Amino acid sequence: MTELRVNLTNCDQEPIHIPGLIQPHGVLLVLKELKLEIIQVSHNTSELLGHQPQELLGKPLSDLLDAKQIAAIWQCLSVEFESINPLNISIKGQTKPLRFDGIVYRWDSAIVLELEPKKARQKTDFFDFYQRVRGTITKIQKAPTLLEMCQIVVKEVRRITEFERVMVYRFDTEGAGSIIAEDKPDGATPYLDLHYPASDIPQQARQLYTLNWLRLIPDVNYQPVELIPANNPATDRPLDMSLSVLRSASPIHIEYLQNMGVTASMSISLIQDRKLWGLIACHHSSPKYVPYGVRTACEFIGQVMSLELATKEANEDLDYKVRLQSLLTKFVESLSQFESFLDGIVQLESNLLDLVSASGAVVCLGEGKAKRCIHIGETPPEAALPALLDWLKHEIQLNNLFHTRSLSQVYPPAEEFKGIASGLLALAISQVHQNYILWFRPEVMQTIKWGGNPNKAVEALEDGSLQLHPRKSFTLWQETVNGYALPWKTCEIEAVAELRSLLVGVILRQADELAAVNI
Ligand code: BLA
Repeated sequence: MTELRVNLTNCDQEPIHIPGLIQPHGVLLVLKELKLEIIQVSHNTSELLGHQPQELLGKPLSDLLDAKQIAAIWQCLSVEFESINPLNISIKGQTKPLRFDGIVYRWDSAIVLELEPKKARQKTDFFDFYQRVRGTITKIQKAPTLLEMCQIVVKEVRRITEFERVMVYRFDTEGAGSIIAEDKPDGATPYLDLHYPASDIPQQARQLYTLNWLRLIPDVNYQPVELIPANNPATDRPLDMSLSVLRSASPIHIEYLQNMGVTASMSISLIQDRKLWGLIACHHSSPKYVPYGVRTACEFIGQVMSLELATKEANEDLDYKVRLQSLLTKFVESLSQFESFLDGIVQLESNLLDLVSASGAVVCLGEGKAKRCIHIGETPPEAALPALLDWLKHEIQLNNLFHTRSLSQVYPPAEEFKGIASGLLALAISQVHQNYILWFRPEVMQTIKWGGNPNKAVEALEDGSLQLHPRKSFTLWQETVNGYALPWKTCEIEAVAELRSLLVGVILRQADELAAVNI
């Protein structure tokens, strides 16, 4: 266990993958290759397996499991483990067999086996699973829009799991997020449309949620269980628990849930292009264990929804995209009628702005004395441009494009003109000749409904020191977003990338014609 004191500046660095602790509703065994010798165990083996940790350490797993189960574990390790986990495990030598759901995987130079006691009436056959999800999958696929799909999913997950509240949480491009669908008991405070800052689900937590489809905390008031010995003997470092289903949760997050009045929580990952797109977040006000069969059904729903995201998102902006495409074609057609590119731009100024719904643009061509810049609409002062362009040169190097919805966050001098230019979308037509088009969007004093004060996750203690504290209240209040413009849509960014290839064609042709006249 590390002793890092978490505060707002190091929130992203809390090593949540190596807590050295598990939640007490299962046991964790770390095994050495070949003989499956038990080299590290959680401290609760006597409660759940009937053996003290010290009795188990150094023993082969075959002391606990019969040959058939050991063979099943090897088979699970030799193929894609997701296709076989969870295994049915029973511990030998007990008067009454102890039955578990077991998951096994290789990680951190060892083999990890995690066991959760089976609940009495639990049946997890394929037919049961199929019955549970069949209708849901069809509904998801038929949903005409992204939001309707999310609405169906929260209803279905609530029905299947019996969680009190189920929500879809969607990340924006800056890592903050909002609740876009919710199913909850009548009369409960709605979280729908509330926005939450990026720090509520820090980067490293998001990373773990892309590795695992499901995160379950059945009772936030649990007593964490230590691993013995503290380090993984295979590495002599704390066990990397990135894949562990029993991993103990960050104390900060536990406090956060407690402050929300949540006792059990479960999140299902929504992943698009290997990135975390959002989470299906489930809450319960009393402890709630979710059996493996139900979890598998939820995981499957999350996976199907993830696959559908791309199609549904594409439909979302369809009308707008069609309009953008026609604007783009008309713009380039008109531009090619002009002898010089810059003359054309001056004439077609409003079209240039419409292309990406910008309120201002600057077009710069040439270098040194030959440099010409045209300002259209609302733009930063001319004097501020050379420094901005110099800074941009490095930012834009990789793919000829740069975009931000808060320029002052990445380029502090922009603070001065954030009112008219918080959003910047920049295109390098040619980097060699420093030919750029810059589009600007004003700061939207957009009033967003934040689920708390995004700037006040830290609370002052009596001694004056600051300690990170999740917000005590989730009551709705409003926060004006300073220095942010409306985000650039993916289809707008794509249109600009397309514009580049079309413009290169026009410019080359104009240059050729000019050369021909001069011959
Ligand atoms: C994890 N934070 C999470 C998770 C959610 C949220 C859904 C996933 C784990 C789970 O399902 O319980 C956030 N939950 C929300 C939000 C809503 C919700 C926004 O229901 C809105 C309705 N949390 C903080 C701060 C820190 C923090 C300031 O508020 C950082 C210091 C950390 N959140 C944090 C960590 C995790 C987390 C470390 C990972 C927990 C884990 O998996 O161990």
